[in-house]
Amino acid sequence: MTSKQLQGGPIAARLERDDGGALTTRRRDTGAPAAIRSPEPHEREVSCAPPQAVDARDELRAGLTAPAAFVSSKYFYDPLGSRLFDAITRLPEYYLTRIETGIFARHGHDIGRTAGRGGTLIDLGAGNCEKAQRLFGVLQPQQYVAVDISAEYLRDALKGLRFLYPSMDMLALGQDLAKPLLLPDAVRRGKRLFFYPGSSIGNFTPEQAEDFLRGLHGQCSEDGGLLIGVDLVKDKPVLDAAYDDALGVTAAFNLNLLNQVNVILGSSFDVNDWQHRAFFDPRLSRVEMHLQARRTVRVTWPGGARTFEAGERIHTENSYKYRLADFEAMLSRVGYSAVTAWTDERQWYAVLHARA
Ligand code: AVJ
Repeated sequence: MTSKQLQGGPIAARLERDDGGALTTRRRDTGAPAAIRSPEPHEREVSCAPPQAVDARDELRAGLTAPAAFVSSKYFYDPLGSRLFDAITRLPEYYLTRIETGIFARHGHDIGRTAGRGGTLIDLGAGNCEKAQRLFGVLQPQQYVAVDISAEYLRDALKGLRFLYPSMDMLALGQDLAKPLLLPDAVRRGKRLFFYPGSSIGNFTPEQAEDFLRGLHGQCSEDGGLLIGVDLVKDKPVLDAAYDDALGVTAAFNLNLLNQVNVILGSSFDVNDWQHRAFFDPRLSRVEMHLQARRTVRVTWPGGARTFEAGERIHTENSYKYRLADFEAMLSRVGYSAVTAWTDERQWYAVLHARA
């Protein structure tokens, strides 16, 4: 395991985002931690996302009728999809989770020293909150904010955590991370550490990733920061296998998307008509996942239909892989002032801390 420190560019002026959301208040002074009362129990689970069922159907129809058909990767995570993803993280070929866990275990104290103790830990895509919980000891947050698409799922996870850490203020937020992050007043303003593990940043294009990180930087004071996991570029066979495993778990994960589309859209997809395809494209530095028609397939849904020719594909996911130096440069560009990276000995994966 190696660790290296990179002093980045000048500290950029703190960006004040204004999304017009009634849920956020903005402080001009960023020094002192905001004195915010402990939220009332009914405020502890906040869904800032609008009801999205209609939205989702429009989005799915648009993707399915586009010349090059696509479905957003956010639809993978229905109850079965979430369990299949959990199984993926245990596959021998899927090294990402294992290496990241190893880095946190081996360098936890160093990470804690670098990020500093106390403040608010904001967990983006928290899921079962397990990864953040493992860092509670070294980070000692005063407040923990779990953000995920489903506040429902978070509620159960937080129930257990509140019992184990009764003095920590905890809050669940239901939000789609593809949209600008809206933090309600209950999220304290002093020393925010955004936590974005798992290389989920890879689902954004590099341009979207840069905007996303700039947005996070704009939402913390100078004592705040970012702790992020990033999958690095490596040999194609390793990447191909990580997304096309021998047991076919990733294939099931990809195909299950069609079941989820059928539920949301009322469409007639039959998973038997489709084949999992996944490959690393070194020129775009991304793994692409597709579903490929095994034969001519006609799919219908209320108000629409499409015929897919044999071999035609639906693009379901991009997972971008970065070179460490490029990712560090991106962090500097969006305003972070000091970047520290921890990697494994093969440099397959990196955990980075960036000071706001
Ligand atoms: C959860 C987005 C990080 O891209 O590696 C795993 C999702 N897709 N296998 C990834 C995924 C296929 C995963 N992320």
